[in-house]
Amino acid sequence: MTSEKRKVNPLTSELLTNIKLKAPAQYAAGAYGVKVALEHAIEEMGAVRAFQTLAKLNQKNGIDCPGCAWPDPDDKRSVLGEYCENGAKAIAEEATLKRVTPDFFAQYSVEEMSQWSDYKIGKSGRLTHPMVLREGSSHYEKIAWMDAFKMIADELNGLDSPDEAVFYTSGRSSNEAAFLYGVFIRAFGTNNMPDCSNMCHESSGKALSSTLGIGKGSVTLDDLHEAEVVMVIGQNPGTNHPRMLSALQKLKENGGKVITINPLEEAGLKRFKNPQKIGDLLGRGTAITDLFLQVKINEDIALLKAILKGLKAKEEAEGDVFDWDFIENKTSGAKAVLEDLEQYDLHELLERSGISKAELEEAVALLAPAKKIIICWAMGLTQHKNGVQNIQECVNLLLLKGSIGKQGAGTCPVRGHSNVQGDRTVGIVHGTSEALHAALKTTFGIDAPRKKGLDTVESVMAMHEGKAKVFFGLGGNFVSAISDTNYTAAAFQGCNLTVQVSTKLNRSHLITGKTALILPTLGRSEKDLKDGKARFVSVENSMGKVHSSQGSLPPASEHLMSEPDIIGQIAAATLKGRTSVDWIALGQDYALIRNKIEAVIQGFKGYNHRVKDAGFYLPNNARAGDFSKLPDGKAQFTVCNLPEHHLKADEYLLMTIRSHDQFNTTIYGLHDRYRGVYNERRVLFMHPEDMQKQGLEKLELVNIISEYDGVRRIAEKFHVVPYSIPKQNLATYFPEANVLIPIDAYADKSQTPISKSVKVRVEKRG
Ligand SMILES: Nc1nc2c(c(=O)[nH]1)N[C@H]1C(S)=C(S)[C@@H](COP(=O)(O)OP(=O)(O)OC[C@H]3O[C@@H](n4cnc5c(=O)[nH]c(N)nc54)[C@H](O)[C@@H]3O)O[C@H]1N2
Ligand SMILES: Nc1nc2c(c(=O)[nH]1)N[C@H]1C(S)=C(S)[C@@H](COP(=O)(O)OP(=O)(O)OC[C@H]3O[C@@H](n4cnc5c(=O)[nH]c(N)nc54)[C@H](O)[C@@H]3O)O[C@H]1N2
Ligand code: SF4
Ligand SMILES: [Mo]
Repeated sequence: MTSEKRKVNPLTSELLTNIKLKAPAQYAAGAYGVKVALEHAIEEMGAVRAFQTLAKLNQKNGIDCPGCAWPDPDDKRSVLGEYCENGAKAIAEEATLKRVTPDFFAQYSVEEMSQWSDYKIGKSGRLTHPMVLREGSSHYEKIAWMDAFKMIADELNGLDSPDEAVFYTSGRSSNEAAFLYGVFIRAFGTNNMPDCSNMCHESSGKALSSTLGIGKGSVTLDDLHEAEVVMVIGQNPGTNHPRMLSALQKLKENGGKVITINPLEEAGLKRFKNPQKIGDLLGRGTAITDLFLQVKINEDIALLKAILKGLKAKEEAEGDVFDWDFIENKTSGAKAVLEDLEQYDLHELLERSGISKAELEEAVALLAPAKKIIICWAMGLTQHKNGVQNIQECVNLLLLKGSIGKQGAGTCPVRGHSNVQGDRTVGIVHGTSEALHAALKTTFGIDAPRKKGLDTVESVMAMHEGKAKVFFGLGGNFVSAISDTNYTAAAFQGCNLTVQVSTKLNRSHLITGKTALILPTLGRSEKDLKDGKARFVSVENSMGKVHSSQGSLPPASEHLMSEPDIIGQIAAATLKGRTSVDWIALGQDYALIRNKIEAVIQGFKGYNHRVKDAGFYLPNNARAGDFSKLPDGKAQFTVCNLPEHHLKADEYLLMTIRSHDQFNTTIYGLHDRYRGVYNERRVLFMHPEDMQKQGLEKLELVNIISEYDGVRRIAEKFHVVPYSIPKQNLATYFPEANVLIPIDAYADKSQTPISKSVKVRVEKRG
């Protein structure tokens, strides 16, 4: 025992792992993808368990894939498997046979484990027992569940104000767990509910609510099959939403076209060999992208303005490009947007975006006659200072084309975590609406606080300033996911208590408050039994459909509790007689929670009945073309500005992206197969001419440096990899690079960290 601060390392190990480079892949999936998927599954689970589990993945009444939020087909599901390579990796990671037991924690100190790589930490296995790290102690030790709940209750009740606690949610929690959690937090007295969306699609939510009146996308899977043109902007579906490629393939078979806008030519968007089609496995598969526009990082607004100018010119010359009927009856603000385009010089816009006149003309030629356009996007648009406007500019295009509220057209923000959208729907938001406030009062007799709570960046700042003293995480790995790793680590270490409800060991268990708790929980794939009866949970996919998920594997340990049970127990211990809610009963009976969700949240009528089988769609005003809740009852155009970067000659914009072998901070493996990088994560993708300018050789080691407000932040030891990327642009992986992003560098309005446009310099290592 020592009373000194623990010397823990918030960064992953900097040891290099023997890099190999190959040419980037020319297609995604194929037979090799199937092989890799099975290898991962069999290595972690053994063959029998692997095949049994994969057979249930994404089937009706089966296990909802714990990977991304891509939807399953409404009706027919493939018997060859309704999952992708990365879905198999996600399930393998959760259903692994390795265990992190009390003996494991006795063997390794927290300081020692913190020196490991994220890969090694994650591969340690599933957590089996509730564990406590006591103040001044070097090792975690076992704690009884009831003692852990009492410790949390005592700490929360000892705070000067409920606002001194923050309650994080990562998007893998079920609707039932998230709802109960939100009700408990508000009954406790705070709206401090940062969640992973704050770092993710918050910019989409803000942009879409203000323009279309709903913070979610408007399309269904069938719409994607029927569109005439789909634009895929700032998204890498081959890795992050692999089954989206099946939808794009169907679109292509129906004669639709795909325009891809990305600084990188991602393999999955070039060509796709569908593993569910024998013909594809043997043949060449389907070419996905018809027109690839290699935009410079964060110059999408410049490019979209150039496209809008092109469309406007064509409308003026030939007509029938814009949908005037729709514009006049359903929207407001078109005139201002069209007039504003006049101030921009086309050549400057093209110069900025890095697109040629000929490419622009091709884009305009594809879009001008189309009546049904869908725009899909992800982190390449949301994680910039101007993330909200990036999306508003996309909405402008769709509105001019009348491509909202009809079949085969609309918005498609592709969500990340498998239930991030559902968590939001059922109340994980750091503010309360009057409607939610009133419903909580009627249903639970709870007077929810009205004061706006803290989002993710505000929570870190509050912890850093000593204003927040307890951190509670329902899933996720907050320390590694958020920006400014060293600052965040200090913020966590200032807390009195940090609690993580988790399935697997991660860095947020090692960078902790004075006291820390790990509460191990069931994963999606596991049987959730209560008194011998199986329970199921429900989730909402990226297209607003709610459906059930039921695990089938024996739990990783007999000591695990389900998330709703854990929350029910903590609420009961903390609030004791302060509410009349039977928290423990709710935690145990998910049907009861669903009844309460139905009472509090709109759109869940008949929840318990309708959630079975294929599930049900939630109401969506944009899909229905109903803008009555917006000013003048109309969809809103927005005049957007060009971002400013002011890059000096030796400065670059860096995007921090995902490799093919990770799920956020969980590192599945060390390859990024589609980009041709093997056995190493510490890589920096750079244009060959920039390398020459800096005097750098292929694979030479560099440090990446950012300097905001005079503060120098450094990420050490990256191999330079020559790559097809625009000049003065760089790419590397997160979370390794999060150390470079200041906590206060975030998007206007959404406060999403600017993970895709970090201003940096590159230095040779001496
Ligand atoms: N296997 C796997 N699946 C996942 C995840 C995972 O880590 N692994 N994470 C999940 C989560 S939480 C999320 S949010 C999603 C993320 O899904 P994506 O958003 O696809 O993930 P990123 O790797 O961050 O990639 C962003 C893409 O945007 C491009 N890009 C970056 N900057 C710009 C820009 O300025 N303009 C344009 N036009 N493009 C740009 C990059 O080149 C890259 O292709 O995936 C989800 N699914
Ligand atoms: N620089 C940079 N930073 C980024 C991003 C980026 O593109 N660039 N992307 C951002 C985005 S889009 C997101 S969404 C965030 C992700 O941030 P988080 O959601 O916080 O991180 P994850 O890595 O998804 O969390 C993984 C951990 O979740 C736990 N877990 C897994 N399944 C379950 C479960 O079923 N229940 C519970 N209780 N726990 C579970 C495991 O212990 C695992 O270690 O990161 C953000 N950070
Ligand atoms: S596309 Fe996403 S949800 Fe579907 S199987 Fe793959 S990882 Fe899972
Ligand atoms: Mo995300």
